[in-house]
Amino acid sequence: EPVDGSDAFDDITYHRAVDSPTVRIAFDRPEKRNAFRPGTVDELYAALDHARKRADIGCVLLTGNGPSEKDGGWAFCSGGDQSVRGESGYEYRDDDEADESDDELVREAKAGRLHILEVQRLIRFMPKPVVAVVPGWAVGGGHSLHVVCDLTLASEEHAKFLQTDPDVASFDGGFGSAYLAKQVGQKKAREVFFRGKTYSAAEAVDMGMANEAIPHEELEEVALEWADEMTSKSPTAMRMLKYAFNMTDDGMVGQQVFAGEATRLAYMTPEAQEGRDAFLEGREQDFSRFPWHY
Ligand code: 2NE
Repeated sequence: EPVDGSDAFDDITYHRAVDSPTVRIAFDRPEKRNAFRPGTVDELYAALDHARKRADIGCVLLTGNGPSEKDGGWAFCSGGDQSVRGESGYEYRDDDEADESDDELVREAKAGRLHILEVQRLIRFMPKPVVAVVPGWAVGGGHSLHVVCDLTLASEEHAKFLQTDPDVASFDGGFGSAYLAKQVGQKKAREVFFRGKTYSAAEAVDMGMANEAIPHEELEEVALEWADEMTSKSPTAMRMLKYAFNMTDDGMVGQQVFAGEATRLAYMTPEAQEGRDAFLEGREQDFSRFPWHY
């Protein structure tokens, strides 16, 4: 089922499995191997943020529609659309793509966009699993997107993983490379970027950057099964686990995100409520009935 308002999207599709807490967000530019232009990224951000905020959504499947009507090729995403790359980033070239309601200064600030990195952070910090479902090419910034997702499921026949960043004089020096190295090891991550070799789904699984290679016909069905498993679990435990996995690599921000969730849990206790109530009632707080646990 299309998610409410999703007919406003041009470059992505946004669906929800019937009676399920899982949504499917897909790049929808198969003739361009699902390359993203600035408007695509805006739409992707909006859809992911919608999924992040909804209490009834527990898992996001991120994928690419296909095959291309032109040549039958499949893609997850081939990264930034090189045909709209300007001197300092990717540019809104199509009037429909830019938000007409933006004032002139906002439009000026939008010149030369690299805001796919904001999407990476949204995936990283949203409190629910995001699964990259890779039906074909995952290349450049598209490769980095699969890296930052919590899990990757790949089409046995069609998935291909490739880093072209240094071929087109680009470099994802964040999650795309450094976090990849955490997944596959330093030597292999450097090979991915320095050689620019194409890896199959099976190789990606062997390297540790994909979870499973799945027959193409079954890819989306299996992805939904994995999503069903994950969304049957405790939302709080899943959220704490995702942030715990992140924390070791995310420095002070990782600690802040994890600590925020700990604070939320603490707020739910009678002890925290005593602190609030004492202030509101204008009396001394009395924590004497709460034990000092060890
Ligand atoms: C993806 C790949 C390997 C596919 O090769 P193939 O042979 O299967 O298809 P083909 O013929 O190259 O592509 C089909 C159509 O898609 C367009 C092509 O130009 C072609 O168009 P037509 O000739 O049919 O009109 N297309 C594919 N990728 C595109 C792209 N990224 N931008 C614009 N058009 C694209 C092969 O196509 C390929 O290597 N693509 C380029 C991958 C790439 O270098 N991406 C950018 C990396 S930098 C980046 O993404 C980035 C970042 O790292 C950090 C921040 C922001 C962005």
